[in-house]
Amino acid sequence: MRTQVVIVGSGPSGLLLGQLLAGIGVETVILERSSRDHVLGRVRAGVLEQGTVDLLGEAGAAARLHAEGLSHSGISLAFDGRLHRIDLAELTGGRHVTVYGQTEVTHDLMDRRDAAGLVTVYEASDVALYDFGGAAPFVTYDKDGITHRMDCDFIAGCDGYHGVSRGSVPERALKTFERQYPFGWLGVLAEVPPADRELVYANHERGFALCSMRSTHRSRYYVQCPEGDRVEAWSDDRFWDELRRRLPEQTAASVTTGPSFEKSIAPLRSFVAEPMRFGRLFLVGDAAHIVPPTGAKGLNLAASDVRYLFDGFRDFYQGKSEAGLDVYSAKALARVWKAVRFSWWMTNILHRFPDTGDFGQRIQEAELDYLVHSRAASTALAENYVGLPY
Ligand code: RFL
Ligand code: PHB
Repeated sequence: MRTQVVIVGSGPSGLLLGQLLAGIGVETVILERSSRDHVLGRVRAGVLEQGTVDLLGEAGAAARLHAEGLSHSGISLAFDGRLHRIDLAELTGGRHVTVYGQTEVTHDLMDRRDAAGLVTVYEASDVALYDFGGAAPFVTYDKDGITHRMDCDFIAGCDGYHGVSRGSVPERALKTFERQYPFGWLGVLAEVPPADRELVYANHERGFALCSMRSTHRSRYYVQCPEGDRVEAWSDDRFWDELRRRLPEQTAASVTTGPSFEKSIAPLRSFVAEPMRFGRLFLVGDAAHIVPPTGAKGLNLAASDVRYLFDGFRDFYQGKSEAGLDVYSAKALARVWKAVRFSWWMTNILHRFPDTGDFGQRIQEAELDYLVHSRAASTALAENYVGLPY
């Protein structure tokens, strides 16, 4: 079998790239290790930059997003028992973010792919990448006990941090950069109205907390938890108590509790692999880089990678030039590193580290106080939060 671009992974980056390529008549096959239901069962990102929304629109997958997404023009920072609003729109000339779950983005993209009759092979096991250093790459995979071979022009590695694509590159050709944080985020979804109209990022001496949402009747909350903690150790009651203790009184009083219907712990990590291209293999999204969720940048970086790669493919297939593909890695990495820096900084000022202590707590509070009272500092936060230009 043959196709033009094999896409490994049907997360948001693979699906978005596939839809954009379909729009210019480029054929793709997506190979996904898990089942469709498993991919849709993962609860992850919730905040979309305008560039991500625009790209979903270009892919023809933004109708429901426009109808149901919540436009937020500010966020709040909570510390020292008080809530401080950062007016994103006022500080950035009217820009805002859209709150819409990654699960919904994935759902919408899968629906568009199905409607266009495009091929996704779910539960494709043992995906292996060959000859991407030359002109004729191919991929093999197993499905229902049979091994298949797919020849192609290019391979897009959209298979996340634990995928096969990055691991297929010879070690000497890759340089990796990594920081692990000594804590995780325990996240809970509950069918209750959110505590605040906008997101609240809270610094507290007991640890970080975040009030987010999926809609006006569905809340997403997180608390920082020790590394290695198990979900089973967190009853709903324990979670709600801990969350409220970390919030200013007035916000805590607005938390509506209820049974959780999803509860999971995510580790926090910063990771970048350079470069993002090896001959005819391109790494995209989490396959190339991971950021801690504090800045809400992971999915948005996946989208900007897709933007750059799609532009390169469009020029290539329209016979114009290979220049876009040649600059893909450098362009993507320049934006990636700024988001890595922002997410690392947000993580540092908001979380309790093993060595934070009383001194570190006061330093964090002083930085947050400066941040919310200095227009220059608030603007720097706002510009990064709504998304740096592509
Ligand atoms: P994904 O979503 O991991 O998809 C990769 C897909 O590849 C498949 N796969 C394979 N397929 C075939 N063969 C193999 N060998 C394969 N190995 C893996 C996987 O099954 C999967 O379907 O990567 P992608 O598409 O690059 O998308 C990246 C985003 O998912 C990620 O960056 C965000 O979720 C990060 N993130 C957030 N990003 C934001 O922009 N805003 C947020 O508010 C936000 N919040 C978050 C987050 C991530 C979180 N967790 C759990 C890490 C909150 C959390 C808690
Ligand atoms: C979420 O709603 O899941 C979410 C929101 C903001 C973040 C991270 C996660 O920074």
